[in-house]
Amino acid sequence: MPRDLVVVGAPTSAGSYAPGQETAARVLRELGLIDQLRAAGRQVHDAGDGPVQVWSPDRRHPYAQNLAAVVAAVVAVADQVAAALASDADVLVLGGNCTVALGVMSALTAHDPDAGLLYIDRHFDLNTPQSTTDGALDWMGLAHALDLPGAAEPLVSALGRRPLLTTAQLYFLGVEFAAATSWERDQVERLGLPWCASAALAAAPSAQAMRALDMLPRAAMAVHLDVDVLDFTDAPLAESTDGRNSGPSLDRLSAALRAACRDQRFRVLSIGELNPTRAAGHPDVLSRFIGCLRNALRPG
Ligand SMILES: [Mn+2]
Repeated sequence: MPRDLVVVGAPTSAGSYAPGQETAARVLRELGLIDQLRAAGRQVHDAGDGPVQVWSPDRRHPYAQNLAAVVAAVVAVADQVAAALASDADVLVLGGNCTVALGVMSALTAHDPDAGLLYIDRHFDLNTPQSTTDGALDWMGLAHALDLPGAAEPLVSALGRRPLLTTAQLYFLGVEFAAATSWERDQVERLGLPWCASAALAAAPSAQAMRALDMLPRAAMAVHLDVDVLDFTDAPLAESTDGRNSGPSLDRLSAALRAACRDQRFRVLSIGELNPTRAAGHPDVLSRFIGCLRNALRPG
């Protein structure tokens, strides 16, 4: 029997560059996500949403904008995921920003200290409030998970243990190295972080997913998907519009996601940076994305 599946919403764009991602959970539900997951053969419980947070400029904290709101959203995700894991369910978290992965790993490492994270994203998300000037925490999450120098103390200290993750618990899938800041490149080299390039993921999605899974611990596992890993000209879903004519199509990503979510270690899938307005001229892509989640989370 497959585990039950708990769906958790994190309707927040507090860590973003602009509003949008706070609507993703609502829009996916309205388009029938829960029924689709049930039709795939899962017992689904919708646990509802954490706090609704709409981005606005934070002039008092220009380099770590809306930090207190981001911390509150991460803690809410952690509490909801912990409750689901305690009931032996798997979890689908609908972000929101990529910082939701911090809440997921806070709960999952409390459940299994050696838990791994497969991070599917065009970016390393290793920035800190000191390494960039844009002040958006949504590409700073893993710097906080690893407790890198310059990370914002209130976020690091909200995550439970410190650091939340070691380098052996993390694998980056689908990175566009040219999009990394020089600080991020230095951290990847210094820490020996394992990663697979966007082009390699697009060329051989299943093989690269299997290679990534081989690198992760023999322990519980979460998968985080930033939809900016996709080719935006195939699947315009992400806050970031940078991934044009690069990265996997939705169909090709679907194969990688399926491989990861059917792994015996899998417990949590989180979705980040989905801005439904990106699909306004091409609404079918949202239904295709729901089909991708259904395929990833179907039993067997
Ligand atoms: Mn990203």
